[in-house]
Amino acid sequence: MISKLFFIQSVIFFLMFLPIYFLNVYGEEPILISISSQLDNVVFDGKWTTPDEWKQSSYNRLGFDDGTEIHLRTAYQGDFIYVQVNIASDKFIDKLADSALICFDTKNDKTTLPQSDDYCFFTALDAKKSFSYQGSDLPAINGYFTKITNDKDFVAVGSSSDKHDRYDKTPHPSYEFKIPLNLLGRSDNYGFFISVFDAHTKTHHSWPYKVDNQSIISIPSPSKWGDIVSPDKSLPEFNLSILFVVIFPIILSMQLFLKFRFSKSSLFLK
Ligand SMILES: [Ca+2]
Ligand SMILES: [Ca+2]
Repeated sequence: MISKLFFIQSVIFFLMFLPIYFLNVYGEEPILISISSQLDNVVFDGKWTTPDEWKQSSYNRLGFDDGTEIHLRTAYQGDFIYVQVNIASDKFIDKLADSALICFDTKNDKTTLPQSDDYCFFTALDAKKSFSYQGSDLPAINGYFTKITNDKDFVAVGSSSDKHDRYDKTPHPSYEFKIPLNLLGRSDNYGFFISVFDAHTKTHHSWPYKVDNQSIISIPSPSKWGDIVSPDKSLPEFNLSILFVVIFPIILSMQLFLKFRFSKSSLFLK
């Protein structure tokens, strides 16, 4: 009986830490994007226009050793993916110089050299123009990505936040993107890369974290990008990674425990 108990405890222990092993093997935990029914109301001014504007979206806090803090909101609705990149820790508003870049590997085949299914989108703070880039197997100044004509429905705006910001009332750079799915194609799993630049400290901060600081003229290989995944369509405003890391193992453990208790009491009944 003791050995059986030990076996079950071992299984429970293993299951509880399985997601952590999974994440380590995998590298970076994916960004989990949620579906929204409200983001078509977003006002593209770069910032939280109202305190509720981006409420119905997934949330990821990206923290860095130097204190840099990025609040990432992602969602999809209809024919678009919506992304807000909010650099709450950057208190220096460097117009036309602070910038943000987001990239999608639409087949998520993580090729070493960028391919035509890889896209990047760039905008700078208060810039009048934003730019789209597509992967190419021809070497280019920006590392195999060439500028393409913006899709007519593509929007990217960067500006200084204000009192409606959800994270910090001190003005800081914030960016809003609207990416057409007719460009990316529909998928529940894209490769994903994000990089922001603070002109004051002249530093880039990127996700996945393992990617060294990069610049617009040197976009890292898609093989180094992370993933943005759509696992569930009903849980807006909830960091779904909690489900994988904490709640699922607890439920599994409880089920195993109850099963064990049940079989034990069955034995007594006999
Ligand atoms: Ca806005
Ligand atoms: Ca700045």
